[in-house]
Amino acid sequence: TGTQNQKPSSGFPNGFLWGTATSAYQIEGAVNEDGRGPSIWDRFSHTPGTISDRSNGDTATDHYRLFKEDIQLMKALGAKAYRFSIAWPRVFPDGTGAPNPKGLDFYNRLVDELLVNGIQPFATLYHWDLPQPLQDRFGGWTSRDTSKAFADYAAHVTGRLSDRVKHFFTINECSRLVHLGHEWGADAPGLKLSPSEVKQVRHNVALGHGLAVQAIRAHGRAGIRVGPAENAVSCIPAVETPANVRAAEIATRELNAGYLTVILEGKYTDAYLAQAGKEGPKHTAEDLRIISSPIDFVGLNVYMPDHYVVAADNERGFTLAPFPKSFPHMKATWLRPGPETIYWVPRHVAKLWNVKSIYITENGTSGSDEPAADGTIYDVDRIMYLRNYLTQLQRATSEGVPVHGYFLWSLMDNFEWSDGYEQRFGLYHVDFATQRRTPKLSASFYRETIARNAVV
Ligand code: GBH
Repeated sequence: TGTQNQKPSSGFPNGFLWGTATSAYQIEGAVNEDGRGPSIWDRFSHTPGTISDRSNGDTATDHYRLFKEDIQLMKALGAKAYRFSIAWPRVFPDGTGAPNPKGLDFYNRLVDELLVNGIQPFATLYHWDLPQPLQDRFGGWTSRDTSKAFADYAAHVTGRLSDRVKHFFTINECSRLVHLGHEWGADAPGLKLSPSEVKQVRHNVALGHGLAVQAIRAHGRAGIRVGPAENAVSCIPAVETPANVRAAEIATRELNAGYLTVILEGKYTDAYLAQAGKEGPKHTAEDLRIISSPIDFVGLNVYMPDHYVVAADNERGFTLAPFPKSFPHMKATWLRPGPETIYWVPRHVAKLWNVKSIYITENGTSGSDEPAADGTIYDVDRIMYLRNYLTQLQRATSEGVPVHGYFLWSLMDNFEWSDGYEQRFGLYHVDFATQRRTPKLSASFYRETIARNAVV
């Protein structure tokens, strides 16, 4: 009409991509269907004492069968993008060797159905469901053989999907898979390794990321875009002064030295190596070159503040404030709401490494989600959380921080790893007995936000 604002003074940039996110093991179920092999999460969740409600992902949200219905849920939100993960054990039941065409067919059907409905597919190649045979054969990520197998799998998938899928994320949350899976034993494969072994695992995961980036470029169509999806250790200036902002940047670089920093700088920081001492990860110059293969964007999962930072006259240049006992949390006790996290993490990443494109690959919260007498789930805690985070994200984009899209975690309630089905993160409530999906009030909130391209 000629009167439309090209650049609205409030709201998100034109073309900002709104979506939702999920992962394969958390939603698909059908673990024995069409030749899928076992993953370390099947093994782990079937081991007594691992999952709080003794559940597993055998059925989960039955998305393998209900994916068309689930795509209609996305459509009802007005979402234009969807981040899902591909189950490696569906594609290579043995981890390596002969591919299982029926496994990849599921993702062909999913992608086609998304495109027919006007939703852009963003595929994550690894969201923690390692084929069990790789764990058995050579200790999974404790071995570089897994990094290489991951690249072969990535090559196979992109060769077949990149005519329709233009955006790939390599590995979801290196940080969590390393610490919870290999240090604390709280996630699959349930290992409790020594600090030096943990560093080696992290290095192998970073190497797997880099090898996959190269494989994707070699086997994908021209124009394919790739990057990591990391839960960066988040550092917030406790009081916004230039000195504290700088201190929070330095802290971001140091506290992410083992993954984002090495990916973007091609070397481990001096402090990371010094702290590692002789116990540092074994690596070659060639490894570092591979790990730092050029990427097209950085994906950031943002949930909470990890550290409030104050500038300090010490060797590191910063102090991490201890969290007061009174700091609030959401339903999950680990989830401390700090909406400004979603402003600062992308800003630091863009500033430190001159990153030109960022996606928020996850953000959301669990809640009590009990239906009221009228049957509605008035999840105003989730709405409060999202409204505050999105307001801060809007600050970031309006200041020119290059965040190009946002994927809300999650489309629907799902298998929340070691919390089983006790923590619900969905915009849609799932009744796991009937697989019935019901929109929570937050689904309306998100639909309105998307429709106006602004926080409501
Ligand atoms: C993401 O991780 C995951 O990518 C996603 O699959 C998951 O469903 C979602 O978040 C919600 O949790 O050991 O008790 O201190 C989120 C980041 C960081 C959350 C580690 C759990 C440890 C909990 N995670 N945190 S605890």
